[in-house]
Amino acid sequence: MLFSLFLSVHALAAHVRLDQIPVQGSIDVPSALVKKYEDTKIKFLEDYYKVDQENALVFSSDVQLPDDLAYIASQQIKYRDPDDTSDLYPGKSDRYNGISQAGYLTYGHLPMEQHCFDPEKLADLELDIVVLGAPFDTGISYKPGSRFGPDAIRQGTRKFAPAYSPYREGLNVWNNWAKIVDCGNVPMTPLDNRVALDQLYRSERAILNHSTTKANPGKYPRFLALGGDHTISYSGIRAAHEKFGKVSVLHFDAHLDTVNPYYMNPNVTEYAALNHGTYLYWAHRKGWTADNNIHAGLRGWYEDRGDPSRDYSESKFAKIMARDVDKIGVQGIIDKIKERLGNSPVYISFDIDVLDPPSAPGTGSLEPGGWSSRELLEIIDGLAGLYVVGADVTEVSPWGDSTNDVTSIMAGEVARSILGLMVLTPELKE
Ligand SMILES: [Mn+2]
Repeated sequence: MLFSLFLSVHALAAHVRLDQIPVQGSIDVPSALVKKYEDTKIKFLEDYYKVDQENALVFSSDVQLPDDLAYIASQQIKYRDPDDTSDLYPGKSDRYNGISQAGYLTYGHLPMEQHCFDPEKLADLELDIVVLGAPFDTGISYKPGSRFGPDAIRQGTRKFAPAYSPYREGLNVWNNWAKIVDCGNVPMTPLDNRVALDQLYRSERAILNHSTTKANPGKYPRFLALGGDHTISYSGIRAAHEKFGKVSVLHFDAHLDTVNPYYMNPNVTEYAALNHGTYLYWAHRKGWTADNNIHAGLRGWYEDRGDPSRDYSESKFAKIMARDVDKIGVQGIIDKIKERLGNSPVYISFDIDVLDPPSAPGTGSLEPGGWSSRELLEIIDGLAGLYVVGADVTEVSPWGDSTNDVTSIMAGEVARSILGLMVLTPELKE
């Protein structure tokens, strides 16, 4: 292997010289940049290895290192100050000096904050925007696994840096006015859904009770929860409603999630009645959501014929169907959402199954005929100006990602777009 590699390098070098490669067009290559093969140290390999009669590669012991190579080989890297660890230590939300795998696993390399839920720290620990994990998947009706979603989504953002948007000039979500941190995963028991959802609600309530930085023109911090199955929106809407009043829900999903549980199954118990397909019904019934909610990306078949009419009459949702993108286009969808939500405080309740299954295979209820990731991100980014008070990105079940963490990467990018909306509109327009 090494031998053949050596021969091919040699053969290539013998027949092709950089200064003989024809240059297309009128590009002038300064002669100082044109290196000839004879000038490079690759030639040294010819002396270093010799080939015996059996064509085996042997080491030539009598070779003399050229002076400059011997010099380079004898050098060690010397640092001016061996105690300087500035390249080994995280700065403000940056990737450690370009190394994506360095440091703790947080969302997008945001600073990790361990005291978000400590009641002693509410005044001293200032927060503007918080990412937290909601590892919960016992409200799900088909494939479980999204309790592993939060860390999978974080892993999907390893490549993030405090970078600038290619679509909105000058927008850097991380290094902007807002202090954004990752508060880690909330403990959510897998043995009792009501207790688990209450744990999440109290965590989000605690976040909203923190003080904010001076740079924040709004009164309260805002949060984005990484799910978890979609039932976690129940806790988020509840907590957001306490501070911001009735919230208008922008619901990205293939499915309604406003199902009246008593049409679901004649044997449904009170306990089973709150799940990942009914939480929006309950949120409206409890008075936490406004009357101008809207779905985006719907296409799942209705289990009961009356589901779509009750969606409006009981939960006050307008609908944008997945196939509408072919009729009114991405801009038409953006306009419809903005018109519906106006200046309301908005909670974005996001299910990764709004994407077409090949774009997000790692989720519990795959539904053919969804949006591409390009269409979806253009829609979310096009909503700049919405006042987003809380959000979640749910139903990422990493076991379905057979290769390349694709669903987690999608979810991470969606979350970044939503955080961008939060940064762009820090307070309600009067
Ligand atoms: Mn859903």
